[in-house]
Amino acid sequence: MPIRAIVREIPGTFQQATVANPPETPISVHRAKEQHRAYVCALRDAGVDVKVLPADDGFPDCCFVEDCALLVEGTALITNIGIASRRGEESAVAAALQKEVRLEVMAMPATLDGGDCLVIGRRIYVGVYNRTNAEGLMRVREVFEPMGYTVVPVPLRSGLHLKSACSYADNGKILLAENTIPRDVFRDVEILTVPSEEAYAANCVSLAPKVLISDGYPATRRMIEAAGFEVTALDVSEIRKADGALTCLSVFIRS
Ligand code: CIR
Repeated sequence: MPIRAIVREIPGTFQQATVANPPETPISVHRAKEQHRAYVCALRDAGVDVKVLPADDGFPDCCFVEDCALLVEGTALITNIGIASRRGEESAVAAALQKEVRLEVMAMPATLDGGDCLVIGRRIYVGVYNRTNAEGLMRVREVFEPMGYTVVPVPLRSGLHLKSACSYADNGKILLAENTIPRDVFRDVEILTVPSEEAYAANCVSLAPKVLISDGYPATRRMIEAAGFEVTALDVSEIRKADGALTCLSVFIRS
C-alpha cells in the first residue's frame, strides 16, 4: 500500500497564525497557498496518496496538521495542542483518520503537539518544553508502550518543537541542527549535522529514496545528497513566517 498523507489547505486567515515573533514582511496568503499546492504535488510525485482537507478560517494555523495527531503503526493519538487558540483543529483530522486507524485521545492537563514527536524504528522521542508537558508525555507512554515502543523524553530549552531541530531522513539517518539537542539523546542512528546557519533545514520529510527539504540551504542539500538521498527542495518562505516547516503540513499513515 502506498504511504498516505492527510494535509489541510491554507486558510484565508493565515496572516493571523500564531507566531513567536512577527515576520519582517507580512505573510502573503496567496503565495502560501501556492507553496502548499507545490508541497502536495511533491508528495504525490513521490508516490504518496494525499487527502486534502478543506481549511477552516476559524483556525488560522489549521494547515499544520502534524500537531493534531501522533500516528504510529495503525494508532493515532489525537492531541490536545499546547496553545489554546489552536484547540479544536484536531476534530477534522480525527474525523479524516477514524476510518483508517484506531483513535486514542488525550485530555487536560495533558498537552502535546505532534511536532514534538519523532518516531524512529521502535523509539518515540518526545520533546518536552513549551507545548508538550509531562502529562502529554505520560499519555504517549500509556498508548504506545504497550505496543512495544520505547518513549524517550527530550527536554528542550528553546525553539518551537523537537522537530524544529531534528527529523528523520531514512535508512537510520537523522538531520540534527548543530548546537541544539545533545547528540547522545539519539541511539542507533547516524547523525547528519546541519550547520547552525542552516538550522531551519533540519526539518525534512522522509519519502525514501526522496527527501523533501526547504529551498535555500545548499550545505544541507549537498550533505543529504552525499548520504544517498534524492532531494526535492521546496520554497516554504510564507509557511516559515508562521513558524511552520515541512513536516508540520502532513500526518502520514505509513502502514
Ligand atoms: C504554531 O505556533 O503553532 C504554528 N504557527 C506553527 C506550528 C508548526 N507546527 C509544527 O512545527 N509541527
